[in-house]
Amino acid sequence: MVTALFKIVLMGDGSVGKTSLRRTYMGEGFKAQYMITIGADFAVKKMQLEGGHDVSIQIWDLAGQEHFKSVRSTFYKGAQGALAVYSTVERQSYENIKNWLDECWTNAGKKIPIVLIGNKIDLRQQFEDNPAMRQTIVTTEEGQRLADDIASNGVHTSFIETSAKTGENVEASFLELAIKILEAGGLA
Ligand code: G3D
Ligand code: MG
Repeated sequence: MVTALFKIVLMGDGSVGKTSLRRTYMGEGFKAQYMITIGADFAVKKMQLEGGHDVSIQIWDLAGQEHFKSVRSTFYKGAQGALAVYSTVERQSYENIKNWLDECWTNAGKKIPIVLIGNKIDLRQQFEDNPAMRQTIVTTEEGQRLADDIASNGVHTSFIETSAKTGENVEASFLELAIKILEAGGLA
């Protein structure tokens, strides 16, 4: 059987939890390789999808270079899908998702599939309980609305809320992206 290799990128503001999601997904002790020229690292993991597809995904993660737009264009080259991550307790990171999508699609050269991820859901209750912090929360409905908006442009899109801390939905996010890439014709 042929194993397809998909390059996927993790994008989103600094400290939303991209590296934590990758680490939780890959398991402890995994050493990523570092691409020094563009300030990113990448890791490969194999997964099996329903229907007998074996895919390896190469996960590209900005190594703290989110603030340097100049190094990022190379990062997206050849990517077949993206996890667009915001923090559910930091509204600005949600507002910035549109900019990440524009940059990604411009540099990837096409509207590659997106899994929109609202991370840090384990912190939401704590923010809910504090009136001063409540306004920075992003609700599930708002996340879904953004995902619907992205999908309305004809993009293969899913929305998932996660916690890299507890592990909730982390595996499902990567799996979902692989499914979206296949749906979009990734094996063709
Ligand atoms: P980034 O790669 O997007 O920049 P990181 O983000 O993965 O480095 O995470 C930034 C900080 O948020 C880290 O805390 C990390 O532990 C924390 N974090 C990431 N995901 C979650 C989550 O789902 N829940 C909670 N509670 N924290 C999370 P530190 O303190 O190491 O800076
Ligand atoms: Mg990081």
